[in-house]
Amino acid sequence: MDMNQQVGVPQGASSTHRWVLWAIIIVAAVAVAWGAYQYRGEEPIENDIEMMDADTGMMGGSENTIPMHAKVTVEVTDTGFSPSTVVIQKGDEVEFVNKRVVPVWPASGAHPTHLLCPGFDSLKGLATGETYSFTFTEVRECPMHDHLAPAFKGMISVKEASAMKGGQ
Ligand SMILES: [Cu+2]
Repeated sequence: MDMNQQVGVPQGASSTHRWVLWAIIIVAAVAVAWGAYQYRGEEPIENDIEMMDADTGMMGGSENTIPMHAKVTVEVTDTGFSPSTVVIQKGDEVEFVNKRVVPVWPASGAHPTHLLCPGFDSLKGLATGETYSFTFTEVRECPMHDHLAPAFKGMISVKEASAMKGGQ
């Protein structure tokens, strides 16, 4: 007589069901851990501009460049833009996301006129979670700041596609 067997319960079906539940929980936990690990990998990268070669304008090291994407997301947090330096190709889009509890207003330099990169200006404060996107079509250095917190600064460096390492 098996002491562990409960009378009246079809043990095979019951334990299989329990194992399936555990498997789902374990898979979910691994997925969450992996997600957190991926997120940690996207720490802000700062001061890229200082590492540029004065003669060629090329970036000094590939580990300091933002991966190439047609669309780059920049978060505005309580410590400023993240990342604060963005290197993109002409025609790429930058999306700003307000991660603060107060409004943020991404705009081109120079404060307060915002005329260095015409059109790059959200023209209003973004609410928490709200986004603003701008497509950069001219090759140039675009200083950026939060119009409502001008100490928050950054740089969007718009390159010709051929000037990017491993350009597409
Ligand atoms: Cu401003």
